Amino acid sequence: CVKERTFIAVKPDGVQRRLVGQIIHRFERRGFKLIGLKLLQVSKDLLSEHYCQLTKKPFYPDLVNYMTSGPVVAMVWEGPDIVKTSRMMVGHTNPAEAHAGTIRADFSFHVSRNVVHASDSTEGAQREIQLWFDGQDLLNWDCIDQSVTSE
Ligand code: YYY
Ligand code: MG
Repeated sequence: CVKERTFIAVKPDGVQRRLVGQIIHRFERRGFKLIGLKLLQVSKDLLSEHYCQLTKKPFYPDLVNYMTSGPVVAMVWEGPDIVKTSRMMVGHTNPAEAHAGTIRADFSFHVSRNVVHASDSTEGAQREIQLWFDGQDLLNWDCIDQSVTSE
């Protein structure tokens, strides 16, 4: 198994709707390990780096307003194939097309308020983790069930 890390964020609508616990619960029950966690007010500069490929899109101004409308919960999670698996758990960008059982399908109905972010590739995950976190705030720690979750 390849051990990977990914960047997951609960967007402002998820925080305001008190969904943080339920979203964290999904990653915990899957067996993934929490490596970093913080609540922060996102700046426009951070957002334009995070979404650097989207800044020219017509929806970008609305995306900035949405993502800066309240605090975000930023997290780093670790586990085998977590980038691919977490994208599957999060579901399609447009909640109307997301499969039932995914976070976006279960908690949202519109692309402009889709509750959660997950990195879409291992390269993207590395870039986003470096952008959002200082290395010293990411903790390496041992699970007593490490052999069971085969990390
Ligand atoms: O990675 P993911 O979040 O699933 O989608 P992206 O294509 O990277 O877009 C980032 C973000 O932009 C999306 O989660 C919502 C918003 N967005 C939008 O508001 N309207 C669109 N038509 C496409 C994306
Ligand atoms: Mg994306």
